[in-house]
Amino acid sequence: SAAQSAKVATNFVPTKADYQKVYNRIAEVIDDAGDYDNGSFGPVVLRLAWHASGTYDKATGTGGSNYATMRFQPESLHGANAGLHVAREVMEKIKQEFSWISYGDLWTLAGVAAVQEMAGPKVPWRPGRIDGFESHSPPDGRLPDASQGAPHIRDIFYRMGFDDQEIVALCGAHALGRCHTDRSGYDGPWTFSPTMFTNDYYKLLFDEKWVWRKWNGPKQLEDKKTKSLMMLPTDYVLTQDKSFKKYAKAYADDVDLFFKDFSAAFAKLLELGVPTQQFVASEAWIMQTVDEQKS
Ligand code: ZEM
Repeated sequence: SAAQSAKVATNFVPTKADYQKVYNRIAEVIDDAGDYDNGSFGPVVLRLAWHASGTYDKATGTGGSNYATMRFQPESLHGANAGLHVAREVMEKIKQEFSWISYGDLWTLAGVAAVQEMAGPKVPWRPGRIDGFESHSPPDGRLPDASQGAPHIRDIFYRMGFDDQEIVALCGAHALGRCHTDRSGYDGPWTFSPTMFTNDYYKLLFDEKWVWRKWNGPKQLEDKKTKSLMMLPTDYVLTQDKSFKKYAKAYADDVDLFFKDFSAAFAKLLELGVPTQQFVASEAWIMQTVDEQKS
């Protein structure tokens, strides 16, 4: 009967294999970007996962990826989220296909897929986030402001519960993607391989000479040699602050250490604000890359 089939539908309990199917679809969609930014939605999708999670406030337990509140205004219109409609629209196609997944799980799984498919480390992930309401939305101002210095960076990330080592590891995501003048106002990529997860961000920070760019836009640095790369003021701070510098140097010298620390910090970021009892598994899963499933 109709009642019975409706009951079956609501009782559908997705397994790890079902989430792997979603992961695989995300991997496909990320690559199917045509002329968009080096032919990949990977970086912008990763940024969506970060901005959905990075609103967490340890003191009040508010914010974070649980309720996927960036679906609603005004959070979708917060200045920091400019341009992320691109990533949300890409994700919406997948949501139509796998309607059983919550937006928070979808967006965070997409962050994991982006990192892994762009040759980054494996990132443990597990589902359990639920779709919330506009009333769950965090206030504006919880994400970092690229024009600021070390005290601001610490205020923002300590609020989430991260330490200096984790802050520096997370910022290595800027190996990927670029700044857009019509989004943040900043301009350009950080590395020569913006769709490959590497430790080049740290290497370039130390190996290149960085000078203030002379232009009409916001204060940013450019590499003296090629003038084709950029650093935000907050990126440059990682070479100036004594504690940050120690970790940035270590990641420039040891890509394995960076991969290990990024994976741990990013997995932690994606779970901030999600009540432990909501997770369907007691330990996070390692999702397979598309390449691994080919053999
Ligand atoms: Zn970013 N980030 N970010 N970031 N970010 C941008 C782009 C990207 C900061 C920031 O202001 C900016 C982390 C930390 C910090 C990514 C991932 C992660 C842009 C450019 C800015 C201005 C946006 C644009 O114009 O499109 C600041 C101040 C940070 C800390 C101090 C962390 C942590 C990240 C992930 C773990 C990624 C992947 C991008 C590239 C997006 C794209 O569209 O290419």
